[in-house]
Formats: sequence, structure tokens, C-alpha cells
Amino acid sequence: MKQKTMRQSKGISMVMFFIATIYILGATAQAAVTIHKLEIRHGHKADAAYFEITNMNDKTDALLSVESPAYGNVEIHTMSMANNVMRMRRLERVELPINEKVIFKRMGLHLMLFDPTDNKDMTFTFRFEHTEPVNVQLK
Ligand SMILES: [Cu+2]
Repeated sequence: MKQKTMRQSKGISMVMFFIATIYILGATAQAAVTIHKLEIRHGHKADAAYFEITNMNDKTDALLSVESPAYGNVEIHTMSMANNVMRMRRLERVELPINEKVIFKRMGLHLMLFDPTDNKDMTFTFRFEHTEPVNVQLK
């Protein structure tokens, strides 16, 4: 009687283990590119957005565009020094190497947020070359 109970609980814990494994695989499959620490800084001509982005896939990808109902136009920019002057340049894509955190920050890569709309929905949709779009919502 006692042995039977033990065998049953072993069986149950095996089932639980498989359920947990399936759940973890499902979670990583969804979060193929992760975006953390998204923040907006208000500027006079346009707002800027900074964040950290990591490609968790097993192949390289690229960020192609970002959009939000709160802004009429969002551009990907980088900054660089030319003759002692900081210059902003628009980028068509930002490469996302496998498992490497790419940081959008002041004086570096950033999003430029133009034409604020009346829509208060601060959802940002990140679009990639391969990965499905990722939505990040700011409160
Ligand atoms: Cu800019």
C-alpha cells in the first residue's frame, strides 16, 4: 500500500516536470526579442526613447522600425562626433546579434519621437526583420 502511493507520487512529479518544461519552452519561444527599461525623455523639438534590447533567438535579427499611436512618426537615430560636433543620423536598421544586449541611450542609439498625437496609448510596437513584432506598453 505504501509502495503504491510512492510510485503514484513519482508519476505525478514526472508529469509536473514535463508540464513545467513545456511551459518554459513556450515562454522563451514567445519572448524571442526582449525589450527592457523603455523610457521617454521629453525634448523641445521631439521626444527621445531609450531602452535595452536583446535578441534571444538562435539567429541574428535586425530592428527595422518602431511605431506608437502616441506619435505620428518614429525614427531610429544614432549619434556620432564629426569635427567636434555631435550629429544625429537616421538608421534604416539596427543589427541585433545573437544574445547581445544592444543599448539605446543618451548620446548613442535612440528613438526620435515626432508629432505627438492626442492618443494617450503609449504602446510601442517594435518591428524586426525575422521576429514577430513586440509590443511594449508604457503607463
Ligand atoms: Cu535623434
